[in-house]
Amino acid sequence: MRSVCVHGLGYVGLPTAAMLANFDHSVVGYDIDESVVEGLRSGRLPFDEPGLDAFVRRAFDRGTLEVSEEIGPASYHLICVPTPFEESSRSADLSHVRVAARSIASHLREGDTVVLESTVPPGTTRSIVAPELETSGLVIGEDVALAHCPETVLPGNLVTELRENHRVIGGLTRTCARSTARLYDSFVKGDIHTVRDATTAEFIKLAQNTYRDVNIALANELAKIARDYGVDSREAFAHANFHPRVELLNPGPGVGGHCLPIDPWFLGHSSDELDLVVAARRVNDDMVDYVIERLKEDLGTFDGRRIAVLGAAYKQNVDDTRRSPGLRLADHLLERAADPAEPVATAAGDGDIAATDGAAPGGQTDVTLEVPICDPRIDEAPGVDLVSLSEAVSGADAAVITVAHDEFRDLVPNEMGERMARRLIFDTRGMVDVPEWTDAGFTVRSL
Ligand code: SAJ
Repeated sequence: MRSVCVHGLGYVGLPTAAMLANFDHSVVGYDIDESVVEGLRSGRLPFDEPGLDAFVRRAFDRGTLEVSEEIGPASYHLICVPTPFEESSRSADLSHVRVAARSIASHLREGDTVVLESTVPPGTTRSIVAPELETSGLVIGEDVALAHCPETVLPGNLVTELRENHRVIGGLTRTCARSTARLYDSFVKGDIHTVRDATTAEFIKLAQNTYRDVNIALANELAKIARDYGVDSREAFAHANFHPRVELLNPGPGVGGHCLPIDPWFLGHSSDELDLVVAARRVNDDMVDYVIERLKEDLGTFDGRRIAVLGAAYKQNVDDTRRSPGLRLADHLLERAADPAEPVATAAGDGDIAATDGAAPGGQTDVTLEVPICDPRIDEAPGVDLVSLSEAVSGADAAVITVAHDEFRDLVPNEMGERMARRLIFDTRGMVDVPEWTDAGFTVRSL
């Protein structure tokens, strides 16, 4: 049993703290946000995740997990803080990592180990975390250990993946890696791979997410090409994937979340060699505009239309709206409708625009496009006015499924059709049974 302090109780830190506590380590979960700590003390998780609630409760019940707004001494400090993306410079904001390392320094004792789990540009552990820790007067590799062990868990499957995924560890020295591996060995079922150094481990994490982003871009581009040939992309991909060395991913309205749209840019921190990576980012980002063009083909004009967006989460079965393609679609639709080039017929609806930032850019006010957004997984999201599914589709000229939530599999075409003004569904996720919806009089569009 080891004493562990987990810094940051978000998507990675909280399940990690609970996991370690369930494996009988003595864990303090620390977060600078008092509301997160208070919430957890009274049994409220800061986000929804299947199985996590019971898992955290079990850790509290064992008495091995406590949460605190103060850092305590511990044999292991795990840094699981966010690394926000700075849009203008397309770079990582490492201030949380720096602050966490600095605050650990004043609690560090000989023999302790510090592990950075946050996703960071290559070189961060060595060039930012190490110097902060050494302000303690302790020497890394001699008195204390420091390593990078990137998190790899998939939101929606956090608890399982935390235990089962293979882990990569890169230490500042071999001793640093060994000391880190001892902790992860105690709960990880997958293999633990020790790599040459922390920078290699950082690079590996970014390469994994970039691989996925680029492959989704390939699926998106092939889906657009397939349409030009009258080919159903999903049928084609399913059969292409029978080849033993082909694994095409699923096309969609873009790539959301806090990882794939961001991490590829971190590779550009000290390299100018990003070419395919940048192209893939553009392909994925442009998918919402492609969907908009396709909607325009069916609707002729956006003026006076109502387009229901079904899905505000960034992906299926989660309540996370970060960089959600659905919200982006709503924003772009409204921007597009407000474009002076867009034909506009009548005066504006008042307050009907339910999407984020409903105001039209450039001060144009005579926009009548309504874009109600619904999401059965989300009650509230910052800056978004969510409505119920039935309200969203009432009087709608089109419904766009942007997320493959299980709930959307249960949509009944006739019930939808009776509410809608026009039977048009754009299924960007390959969810609906096309013959069933076509039989109900729907025009079904897909990617
Ligand atoms: N998406 C598609 N088509 C697909 C797969 C995904 O359009 O075939 C979209 C999703 O709808 C979503 C986005 O991509 O908008 C990202 O979703 P995801 O499930 O691919 O990944 P994340 O961002 O939830 O988690 C990723 C994972 N990385 C990899 O799979 C390589 C996860 O293992 C990482 O731990 C996580 O990033 C992270 O924290 O970095």
